[in-house]
Amino acid sequence: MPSLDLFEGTAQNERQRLGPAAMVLRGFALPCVRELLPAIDAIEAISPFRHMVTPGGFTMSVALTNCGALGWTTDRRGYRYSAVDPDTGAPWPAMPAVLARLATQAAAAAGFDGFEPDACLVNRYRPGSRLSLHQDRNERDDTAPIVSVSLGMSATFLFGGQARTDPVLKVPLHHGDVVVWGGADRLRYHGVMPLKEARHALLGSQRLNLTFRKAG
Ligand code: MD3
Ligand code: FE
Repeated sequence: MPSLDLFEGTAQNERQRLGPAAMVLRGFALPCVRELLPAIDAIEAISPFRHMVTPGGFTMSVALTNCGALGWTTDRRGYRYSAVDPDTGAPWPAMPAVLARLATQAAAAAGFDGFEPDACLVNRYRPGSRLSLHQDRNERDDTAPIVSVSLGMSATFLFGGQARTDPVLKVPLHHGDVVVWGGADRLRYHGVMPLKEARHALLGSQRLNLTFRKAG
């Protein structure tokens, strides 16, 4: 096994259906990873990763930033999309073309033609970081899908139902995997298990997740 295997993580081009309108595209992002990483560095240089506080007063273990016309934020007053980064007072960085193109192509591959995201939330996980079960319901247009791209360390994604107490499916997500969620699956509860200690050849001890949304 070479020490730097660019295709490490997952089988390429497999598809797995998670629900009526949710699909994992295994390894779909692998061909553009070398363009994605510098694009994420450029985003982070303008709007750094930060740990936001939830309305309940908890500091998130996941650090986040955004690119695109709108960015997702949380504070003691609630969750919202904003055109301005509250930490810098400036607009979020523009969405790099390589990111927008990947999101549009992944959505089309899952049956959602013409997806043009206006928001990309970038989550950064370290060992121990987790995301508790939640719904994404701050986007105005819930006919548009959400596209999620996983990079770096693997994680166990939790896919629940329409109610918080519904049973949860555990789905491993690896470097390069893309998931597309739409229609009937768009409002299902979901989360991420605490990341296990590990190192990824390209990204070290971190996992990056990009979620593309039509928020406005
Ligand atoms: C299923 N992020 O940022 S991406 C989030 O891996 C979020 O960072 C996770 O949940 C992560 O809100 C999971 C996959 C995802 C995103 C949105 C969804 C799955 C979804 C919306 C509805 C159903
Ligand atoms: Fe979510």
